[in-house]
Amino acid sequence: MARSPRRQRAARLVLDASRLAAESFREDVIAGLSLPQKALPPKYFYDAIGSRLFEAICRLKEYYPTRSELALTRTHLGAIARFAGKRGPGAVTLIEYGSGQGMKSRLLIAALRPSAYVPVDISAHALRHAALKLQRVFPWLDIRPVHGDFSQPLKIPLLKGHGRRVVYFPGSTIGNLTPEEAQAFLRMTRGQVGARGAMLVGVDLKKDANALHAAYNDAKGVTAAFNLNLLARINRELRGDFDLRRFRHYAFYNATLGRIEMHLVSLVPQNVNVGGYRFAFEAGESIHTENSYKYSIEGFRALAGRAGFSGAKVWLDRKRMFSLHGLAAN
Ligand code: SAH
Ligand code: AVI
Repeated sequence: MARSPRRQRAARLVLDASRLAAESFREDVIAGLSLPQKALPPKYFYDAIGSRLFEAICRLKEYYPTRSELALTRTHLGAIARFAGKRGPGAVTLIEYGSGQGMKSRLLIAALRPSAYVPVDISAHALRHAALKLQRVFPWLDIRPVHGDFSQPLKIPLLKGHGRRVVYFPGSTIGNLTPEEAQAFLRMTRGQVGARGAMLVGVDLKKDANALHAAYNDAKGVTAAFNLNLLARINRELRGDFDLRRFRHYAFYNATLGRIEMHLVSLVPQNVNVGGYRFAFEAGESIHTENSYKYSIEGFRALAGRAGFSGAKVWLDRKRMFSLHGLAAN
């Protein structure tokens, strides 16, 4: 059956960044494994296998963020859509960073009815699937997927003359940035949405350390598989020779810094080769793979304020596990 032009466009990735991305992956891995505290950027978790593992994490009973954010979005959907849509008449362009499988976007699109939707994701796999699915559900919607890295300057289509801009950044993906990076990202977004625009940001809240620990150390080992897949991806794409049996997933809450830290710990002294370089590991030495910062409501509002937004609204789930902030330009 022939696909409509809209569906064809949704299936096509606007920016084919794959060649550039492969080169950055190699450079970032070599640079990260050369640091005194070895580290890898979390954005590389999301190849096709990693994106599927993340979707499995979202279904885990221990991983409360997805359920909590979905629940609060359903409960407060009318108010959230009114907040995003109220800043003057005209069409809305909804831009979503780290759109993933588009579960929450579907709710927001149904209530807000934007004229255009620009999902941005580093995972071509997740982006393609979500865009096709959303186009089936909302045949009237102009969907313009952007395959790219939101930590780099990106060309976002439809920014001129397409009405008010609303940026949606759910899932507490902002927590994977340092507070300094988060502030810079919000400042960039403030410039992008302009004076009439708005932003909706999902932010995970500080809470009992046991609940946090369980969410990142699930009993089925899905988070461990997600973490270890980063080494498997390096083996697949950069001809690395990581032996996955010689590394262990390790995640803990660092209360001083207010963040979950994920690491991969070398179980033995060993050498690993990647892209023509050799890296030595001592027994117990780790690769730091992810931070997931947790905020208080006031702490996040202050950060958004420093980036040029006023924290106009905040919505919570019933158990007060997760927050969605409605930010308006100052
Ligand atoms: N918004 C979804 C998915 C969150 S998971 C939700 O709330 O459930 C984080 C998503 O951000 C993944 O889809 C991942 O591929 C994407 N992502 C992570 N770092 C990124 C980056 N630097 N640039 C673009 N997308 C990124
Ligand atoms: C995408 N991001 C907000 C998730 C988080 O909770 O920090 C990624 C994740 N890492 C381990 N589990 C889930």
